Amino acid sequence: MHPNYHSGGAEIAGNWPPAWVAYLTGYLKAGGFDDVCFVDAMTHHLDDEQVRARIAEIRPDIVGCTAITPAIYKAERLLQIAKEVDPSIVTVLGGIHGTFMYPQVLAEAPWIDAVVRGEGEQVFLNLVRCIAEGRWPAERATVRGIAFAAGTEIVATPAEPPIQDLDRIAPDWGILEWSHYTYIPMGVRVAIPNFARGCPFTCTFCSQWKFWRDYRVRDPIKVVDEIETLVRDHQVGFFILADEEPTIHRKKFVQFCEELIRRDLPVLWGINTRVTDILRDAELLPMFRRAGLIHVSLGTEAAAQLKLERFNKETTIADNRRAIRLLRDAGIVAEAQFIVGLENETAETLEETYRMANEWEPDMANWAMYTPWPFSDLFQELGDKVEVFDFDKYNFVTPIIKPDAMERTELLDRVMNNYRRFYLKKALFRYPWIRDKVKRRYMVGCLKAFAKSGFQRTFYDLGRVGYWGPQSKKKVDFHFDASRKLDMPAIAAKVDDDGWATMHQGKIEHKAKLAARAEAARAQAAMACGGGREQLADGGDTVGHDHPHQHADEHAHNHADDRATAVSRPR
Ligand code: B12
Ligand code: SF4
Repeated sequence: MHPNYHSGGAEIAGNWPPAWVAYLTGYLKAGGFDDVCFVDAMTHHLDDEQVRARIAEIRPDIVGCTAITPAIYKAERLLQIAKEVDPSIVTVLGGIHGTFMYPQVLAEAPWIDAVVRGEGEQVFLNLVRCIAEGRWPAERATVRGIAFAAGTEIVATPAEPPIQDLDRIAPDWGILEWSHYTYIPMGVRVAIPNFARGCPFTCTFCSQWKFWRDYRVRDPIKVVDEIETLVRDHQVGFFILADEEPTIHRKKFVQFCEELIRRDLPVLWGINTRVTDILRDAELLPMFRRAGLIHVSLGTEAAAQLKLERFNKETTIADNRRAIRLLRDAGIVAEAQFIVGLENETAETLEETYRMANEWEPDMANWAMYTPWPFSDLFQELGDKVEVFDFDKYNFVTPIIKPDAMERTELLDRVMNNYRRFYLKKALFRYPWIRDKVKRRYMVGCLKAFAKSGFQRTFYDLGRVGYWGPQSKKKVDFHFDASRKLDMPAIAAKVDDDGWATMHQGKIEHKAKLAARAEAARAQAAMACGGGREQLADGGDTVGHDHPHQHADEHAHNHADDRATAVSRPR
């Protein structure tokens, strides 16, 4: 079951099919379990009573539910309802939040029998087998990659290795009711297939690289087979790759595009990727476009170089501008994403993002509120700047951090002002005049999606928080639940020894070494110009967060912390 959570961000573009269901179902069926059905409480806006009725009607042995961080309370409640319907139902939670936050989840939702951590296919199949063979719960400790509560103790079993050959997973797209999944900008059915999993980078605000642990790419021909099935059997006309980083393996991505061109499928598609890959592949972009790639969302993230460094983004502002230009020249919609709302955000820095959005001239721009996933490196650095632990609002559209220089409502208002100005200009002077018919239709369709969500007040959850424009600023209420607390040291103590390891250890150690070297050089320089060590320590404490040297220190510090919390330790 997919929980009924909504927050008016990316979802305003339509109803999206949950990819996790198709991948897990395909794997379960291949493993001999074909009595699977799916309830999409999100798409159908099912309330608790409707969820209860569906479970009572289906009478399942197991209820599995997914949860990203903001959906966790909805998922917990859904699984509680399953237990209320029938206490013998085994309740299972999967997805990123439980993967890292299982000590808190299992404590606050004791009705959850198991949390599946990380990549779900193999772990869930093993768990279902354990139940089917009557070994559950007696032998649950033998199922790798899960966490459960045994009395007052929280147990995490050793992690299941990531599936190296992703082509072993044959998704069952037939499990979804396709008529419900429409992409508003194109007015066609939409799918979210996986080409690659994981990410080799280690951005500090992101945790996807920790979640998948290893970077793996599928056989491009098999992915195109899958897309052909989606197009032919389910009339899908648009897809986005679910991937964090689809383009880093250039050879395979090129093969993928060439095969799509060869098959000439009536489908357009989009990706999220890195600026650096676009620069590397500059001369290939027209070919990507011929393969149907119409929309690239770029993690440009910031309008200031120091912020990019703090994010460990490994890009530059000049790169961002060039990548956008290249995409547009190739006829591909370029979307710039900015992360705003850190503690040092000011009216000026927000205005700077707007200025950059104008200067770089992306077709679309998006201002996401920085969201401090407790399992990200940047969270550790922020310390007491994070005061809100109501995860329901951890959704990229609610200001979780209060910037030192402004109220959260002002932050929201300024972000809305950026959207208004940016898209008004596009609507009047850009989109209607785009010569490429396909791109013009796409952009006008995007405006339609914005207009629809604006009208329904779902965009950025504006209706719920009571924002009706600058005049309503004072009345905005984010409805944070102050009773929600986070005992991070206790959680870290639990996950300390659970063997969660990622491929990034070499990179992390290398960075820590560089940081230590930079620190030594800095100390040397300070001594050479007559300063003493005490002076250096004082200076280090008083410089702003974005100071590059401090940044290096922070990395050394963060990664040392990683090892302490076992989130990124070697196997
Ligand atoms: C597609 C997508 C969407 C679609 C959702 C489609 C859908 N209905 O599922 C749309 C555009 C609607 C969307 C919206 C949002 N999204 Co989104 N989205 C993604 C994206 C790009 C891909 C997700 C995906 O399908 N992955 C592929 C599948 C196979 O992986 P998976 O879901 O993780 O599932 C695997 C495991 O987690 C596990 N598993 C998952 N569920 C279960 C359940 C059980 C029972 C078991 C056993 C195992 C299991 O097994 C699966 C197979 O291995 C990811 C980023 C990324 N690259 O992953 C962000 C991401 C998931 N989104 C994110 C966020 C924050 C949001 C929004 C809140 C943002 C916003 N305001 O718009 C909303 C929330 C929407 C909602 N109501 O839930 C964050 C979540 C981070 C976090 N820590 O929680 C991510 C990771 C992006 C990021 N940069 O951080 N999103
Ligand atoms: S490149 Fe993207 S997915 Fe990879 S770590 Fe950075 S933000 Fe996360």
